[in-house]
Amino acid sequence: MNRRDWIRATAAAAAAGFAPGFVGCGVRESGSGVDPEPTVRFPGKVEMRVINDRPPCLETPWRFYREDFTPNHAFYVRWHLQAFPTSIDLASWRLRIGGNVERPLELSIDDLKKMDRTTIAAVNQCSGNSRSLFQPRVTGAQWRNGAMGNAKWTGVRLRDLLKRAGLKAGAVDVVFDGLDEGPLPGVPDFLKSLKADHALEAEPLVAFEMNGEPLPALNGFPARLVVPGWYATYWVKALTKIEVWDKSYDGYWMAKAYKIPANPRANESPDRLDAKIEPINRLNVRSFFTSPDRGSIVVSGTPITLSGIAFDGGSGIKRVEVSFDDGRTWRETMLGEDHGRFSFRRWKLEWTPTEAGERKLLVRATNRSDETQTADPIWNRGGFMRNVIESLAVVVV
Ligand SMILES: Nc1nc2c(c(=O)[nH]1)N[C@H]1C(S)=C(S)[C@@H](COP(=O)(O)O)O[C@H]1N2
Ligand SMILES: [Mo]
Repeated sequence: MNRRDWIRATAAAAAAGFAPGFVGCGVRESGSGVDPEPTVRFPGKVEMRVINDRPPCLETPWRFYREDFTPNHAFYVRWHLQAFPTSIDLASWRLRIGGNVERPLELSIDDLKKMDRTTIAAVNQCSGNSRSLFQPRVTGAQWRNGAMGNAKWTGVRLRDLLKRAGLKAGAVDVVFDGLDEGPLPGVPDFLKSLKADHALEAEPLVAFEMNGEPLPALNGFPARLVVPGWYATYWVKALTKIEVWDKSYDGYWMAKAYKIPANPRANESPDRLDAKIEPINRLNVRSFFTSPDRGSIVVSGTPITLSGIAFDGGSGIKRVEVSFDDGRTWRETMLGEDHGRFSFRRWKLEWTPTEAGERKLLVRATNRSDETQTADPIWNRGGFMRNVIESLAVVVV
């Protein structure tokens, strides 16, 4: 079925609770009171900061990170291609599994839901989260820190699907395709691949629920790939095809886009780009303040609770520390409930401010592989993997 037939077929069918177009937009003062920022409200979403509107790139408002799980209606959104799906006919939707397999499969959503399911908490973070803070600036969606979210994903293990189809010997890559397509010849379709070994690990899922509800249309209804610990570029939305390859897959979005310098920090110099690059992969370790708000006024002698989140690519968070003296000394915080090694981990610290004036607090996390954050930001041409030590300015009165 070509694109036009698909649109006609879906137009006649019951839509998945999603109408194209946004229902409201506006301009809101940013938290810092400096730049007014454009916001938009898409169906099923709260008012969100809009990075691009065609296709939609929407940032999660910061207050939602005070919850361990980012609500579906505030979960950030990123699509690359103009022709992103705006309605889905569930009755005709199929997940096709083919290529280098014994038994090609064509599964309906009911077929998927009849299989063994599992739930995993995992952070979905865009590779380019925080890109707008790179110095010098790099091109690409100018995200601040809101291109991330944590959810409980429910679905079928990718390896169970691949076993059901029966991988033939010599499988190298597994390639994933969603319903979206490039608007123009020359804009390559958004396909991503995982190494076969990775696809057969326990974690990757074909998820049909997020936080106990069907996936929102903008986050990949009716099913998406979830690759715990890996950047969200691999989490193909509105998944419709899985193809097993007996050689390396080298499509545009793997071979050209989403490449990082092949060194431990993915760091390079703007004056001398690294020759050795590799596909982006695991999340590095990050931590943030979520409370109090930036610029808050706090009262000397009165204890307040500082809190925030930390996460990494699956080692799990070992320790989160806060510094009140620009990194000379650090105080260990108390970690919140452990929802699993791929999840946000909340931290808390009670603090009684004493000296009046503007104070800058720092936060850093360390994971169970002893990887931590540094005060010197990395730079790379793609604007990927920012994980510098974050700060929070408050005024003590
Ligand atoms: N089909 C499809 N899946 C996709 C994309 C896309 O453009 N098309 N973008 C990827 C990228 S780069 C990101 S950051 C995540 C964003 O997931 P979200 O929109 O659910 O937050 O989706 C990924 N999956
Ligand atoms: Mo992304």
